[in-house]
Amino acid sequence: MTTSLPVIAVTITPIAFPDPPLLNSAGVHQPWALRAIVQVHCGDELVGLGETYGDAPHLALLGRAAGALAGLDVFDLAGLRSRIAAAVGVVDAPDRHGLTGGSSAEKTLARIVSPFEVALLDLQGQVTERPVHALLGGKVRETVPFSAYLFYKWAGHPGAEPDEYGEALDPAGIVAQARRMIDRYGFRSIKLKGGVFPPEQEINAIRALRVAFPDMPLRLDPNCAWTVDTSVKVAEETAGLLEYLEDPTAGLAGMAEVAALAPMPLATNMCVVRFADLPESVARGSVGIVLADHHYWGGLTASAHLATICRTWGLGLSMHSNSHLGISLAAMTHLAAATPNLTYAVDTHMPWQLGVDVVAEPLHFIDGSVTVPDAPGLGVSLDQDALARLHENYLTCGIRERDDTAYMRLFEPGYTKRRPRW
Ligand code: GKR
Ligand code: MG
Repeated sequence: MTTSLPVIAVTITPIAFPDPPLLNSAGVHQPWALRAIVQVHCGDELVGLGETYGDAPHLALLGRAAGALAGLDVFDLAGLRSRIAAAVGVVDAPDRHGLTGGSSAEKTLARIVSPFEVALLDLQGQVTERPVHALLGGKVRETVPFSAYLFYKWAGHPGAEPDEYGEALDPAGIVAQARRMIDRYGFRSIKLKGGVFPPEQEINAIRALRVAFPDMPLRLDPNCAWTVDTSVKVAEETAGLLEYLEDPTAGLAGMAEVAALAPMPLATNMCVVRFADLPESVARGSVGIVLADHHYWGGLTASAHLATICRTWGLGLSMHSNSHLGISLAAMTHLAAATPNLTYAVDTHMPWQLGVDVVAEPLHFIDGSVTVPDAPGLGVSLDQDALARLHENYLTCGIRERDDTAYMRLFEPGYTKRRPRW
């Protein structure tokens, strides 16, 4: 006879934390990044944690989902999905920046389910005294390698002091940024966010990184800023330099054209972003590597299913990130630990948050990797004071939706988001 462990209450707290002026193909990061912290309560002191996007339309849907969860058994993940689907209905809530590809009702629902699923797995782990990776099938590695995620950037937000990373607008600036990040965290592979400057300039940055870091795998991700022709040219010019080229151009058809001619594999977090995208991608040969992201693939168990599909079809698997804090880092680490075919270093924006976090004792990078936690659940707990401070930031910062293009236009009024741009 099993006893159920019912959800008593759910709290969703929007937060904002400082974010540097990182450039991308949509514009530039605003001074504050938004997230939402989900707490699922099921008894004295028993709280499961999740972290997700904090944009207003997403928050509204999270609220609808949360209202449907009272009484749900924390072990009933199928019940979680069906209750949320019923509460939310068929709704497509696109994000403004479009940096995680096309939007759909399937992806919107997956995005809403995700933080609650993570929180339930955290609770399951606490109750059974097992780490989340054990609930996902068991860890296959003791440490999870992450990559140095480089961005072109301004020295600081206009009108503010430069941040500790300073300006990076040319190859020398990118190499200096890489050195700083690698000296501090020990990363052993590098990703450059491109799509900001004309491709020749970004190729030169890759060449400079290769000279400065002869043994490190390098990736370039212009977020669909290029035409098929430009993508093919860049791929040819970077032959032998890149472990993969990420989302050079938009769409499964365009990516397939590039993939047929590129000397390196193509990766994506923009054209394969839901299960319905996989059959066509496989049929066309659009990508060689899929970047999982539990925040929009429907949680950790759904991401594990994605990993199995990738293995079945001979696709490589990597992991995507957006600006995030320590609950997401823990969830990503557990998932990576339990995913045998995740063979690439995981993306993380964490260094850009410059030590700000919402968890009491964050996981951290040693030699570029995070040691997989074996404590029950996710293995992290909330710092309530930090949560209150970051929530206060949210209340006063004035930003309610991430909009890199609108923020860029404040300084370059003629700026438009064009994909492709080159
Ligand atoms: O933070 O500017 C950014 C990134 O461009 C992010 O939004 C992307 O979703 O990192 C992501 C990517 O790999 O495309
Ligand atoms: Mg990407």
